[in-house]
Amino acid sequence: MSKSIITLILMMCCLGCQNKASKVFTEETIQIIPKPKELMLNSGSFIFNDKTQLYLPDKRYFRTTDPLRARFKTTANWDLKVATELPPSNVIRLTENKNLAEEAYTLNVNSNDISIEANSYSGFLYGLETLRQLLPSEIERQDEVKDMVWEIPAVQIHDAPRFKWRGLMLDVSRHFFDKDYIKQTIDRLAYLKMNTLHLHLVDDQGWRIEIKRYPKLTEIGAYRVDQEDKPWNGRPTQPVDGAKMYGGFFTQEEIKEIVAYAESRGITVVPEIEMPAHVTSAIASYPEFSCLEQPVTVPSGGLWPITDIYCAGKDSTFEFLENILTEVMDLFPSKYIHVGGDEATKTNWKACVHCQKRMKTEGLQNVEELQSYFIKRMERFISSKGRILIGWDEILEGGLAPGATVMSWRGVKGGLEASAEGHDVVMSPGSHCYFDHYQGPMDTEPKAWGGFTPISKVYEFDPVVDSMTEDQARHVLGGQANLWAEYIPTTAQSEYMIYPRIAALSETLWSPKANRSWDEFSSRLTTLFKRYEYQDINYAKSVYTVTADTKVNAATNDLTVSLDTEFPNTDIRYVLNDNEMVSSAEPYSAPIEIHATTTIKASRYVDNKPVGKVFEKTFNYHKGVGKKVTYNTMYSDSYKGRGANNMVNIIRGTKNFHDGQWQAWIGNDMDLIIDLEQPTEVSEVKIGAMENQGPDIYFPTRVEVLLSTDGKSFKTAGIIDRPFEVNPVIVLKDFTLQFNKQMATHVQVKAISLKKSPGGGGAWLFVDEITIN
Ligand code: TNX
Repeated sequence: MSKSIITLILMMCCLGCQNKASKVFTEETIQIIPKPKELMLNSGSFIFNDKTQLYLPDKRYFRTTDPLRARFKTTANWDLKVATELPPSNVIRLTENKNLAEEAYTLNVNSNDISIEANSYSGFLYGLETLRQLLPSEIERQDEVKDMVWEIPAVQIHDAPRFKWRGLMLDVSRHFFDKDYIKQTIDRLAYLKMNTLHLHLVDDQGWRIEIKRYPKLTEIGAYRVDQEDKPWNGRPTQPVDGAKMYGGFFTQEEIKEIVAYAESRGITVVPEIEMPAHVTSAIASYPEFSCLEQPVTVPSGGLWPITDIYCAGKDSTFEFLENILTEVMDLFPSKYIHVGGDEATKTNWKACVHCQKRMKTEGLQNVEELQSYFIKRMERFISSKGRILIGWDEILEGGLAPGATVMSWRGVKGGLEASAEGHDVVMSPGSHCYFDHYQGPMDTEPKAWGGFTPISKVYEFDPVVDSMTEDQARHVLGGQANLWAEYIPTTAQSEYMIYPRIAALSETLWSPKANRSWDEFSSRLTTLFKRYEYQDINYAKSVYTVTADTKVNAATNDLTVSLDTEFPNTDIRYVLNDNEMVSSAEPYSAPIEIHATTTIKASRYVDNKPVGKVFEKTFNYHKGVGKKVTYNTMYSDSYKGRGANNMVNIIRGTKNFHDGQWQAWIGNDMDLIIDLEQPTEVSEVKIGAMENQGPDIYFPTRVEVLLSTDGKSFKTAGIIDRPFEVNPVIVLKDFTLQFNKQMATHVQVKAISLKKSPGGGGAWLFVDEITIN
């Protein structure tokens, strides 16, 4: 045999064995979320094959193996069988270890076998989920993967959660999500070692759980007139008869199925039955339990303030709620029963004879104390059944019920207060845990509630607040994300808002704080994205959205624009003006300086190609840029924009009124003068304004431009009148005044505010830029 043929055969052997031979594993290639407490990488690896078996100490742990068995079945077409006797090798062996904490596990992988120790069902489940994340990402595919080596590194992992409440709340009232989606979500939570699913089953816009004793709750309360084609806050109250309805609910059989499924994935389902407010759906079904006893319809959209609430005076209300809760507690084994308690407007209580009588006999000073009486009474009932009442932080008002646990949502204040009083708390502050908030710049994202909670912010979350004493910290059960569903009409949108932010939350709740770093976490996110793609999850890619930050040089009026993405070290490239985004686009490395009206287009590049949304923004230079502005009426301290030159700095505000580019006036007009320094030809002035009526931001009802050639006497150049109109959506608009060309040294701009909102409070006026041409 010739030498070259021998070489060829040898080479072929090596190629052949490449399939079998070990991959090189490094710590960086191990990408588990949430990050395990301790991980040691050893040399060697374990390779799964169709003979690999499971060995369990007890039948009751069998279902902990469901997810892994299902994955191998789909991708490798193998059944991981359960051995009746311990095989000498090629086995995943589960062993009870009573010295480990609840939910903790150890995972030992060597070339011979895999061993998982735990002291509970959940511990085994988590050990196996970690194993799944050690496998190649292809394990998540929905089809068979041929020629794959299912190899994992030899590791030793000791893992345990930092907090025992690791939750997600789904609002199934504002929009209804069926049993299958709930079960799918349960799988995805377990994948990240989350253990609590809070179901918000009751709200004004829909009652979502069958109660046998009160059938009208779902016959009437689960359906509303279908106005899904209109914006949430622009859906007029409707009569119900004959109209097309939107709705749905879980039957008790379905609830049992959800609860059992969740249990198999280590997840407790906490039911929330709202009271005394957010219950228009219940009052529509049984008006006798409200103060006014008037018929109401289930609202199809936004409702504020919430005045149709349960009557706190009638004993029959409490009997009704106790009967409901009895059925609920029969269905949900959860130790915690959530009774809501938030956002009750108590005007009806003030006028109701029953409520007034109750206050008198109970010696209650005000309606806040009546709310406290309400919750305390429910708490006595719930604890008499051996359960614990949990409610939103409003349950603190007027005095907290003795055995209650508080869910802090209006920041961390409620959590601080309740823990100081020795109560347990779950932290879910809007700032870090509200998944109905935007996760990227508003103009690049689907409609959301408001707010801005990008994933890097979620990753900063810590349920234990710095100012807490050790004692208070011990009362922190953990944290939870809340997905309110006003703007979540579909499962695709629900997925978009949950993933990947939930992954960041899982790590803040599971992993030791000291191990956390956003940069390092984000590199693991890339792997998670690949897995989510295989899992067909509509996850958000907002971390890759290109954003611009602008600075004006006060001396030269030049603008520098810096580009960035939330994801670190992204390859961003850009072109200017009419140029197309092509592979030859300039790699972005330093802020771009611009001296004239310029359009910037930018994108993230992967393998020299633009990927995802293209960022595009035009920066309009004009005659007022950098000029001195004198304010005749001062803007509010809460919305100063960028201060003195905000109105003439080229930088435009977005639909997010908190973006720092807006100046605002409350209950007052805007009146300012721009000094052009020398006689300048002027023919157009634009006033950039926003309308967002939800938070009481209204367009001006009139804008007026006046010109002067001496800075003393001003003459009107143009006026636009724009009477108030109801408007359910957020709008940005330039009020443009054009007039005959004329010379001016000073431009005065007045914007007349609506001053009072239709609801009675002060009306805001928001302006971001005055463009002079
Ligand atoms: C406040 S958070 C609510 C919900 C809304 C949510 C929107 C809480 C206890 N109540 O009813 O859906 O804001 O973010």
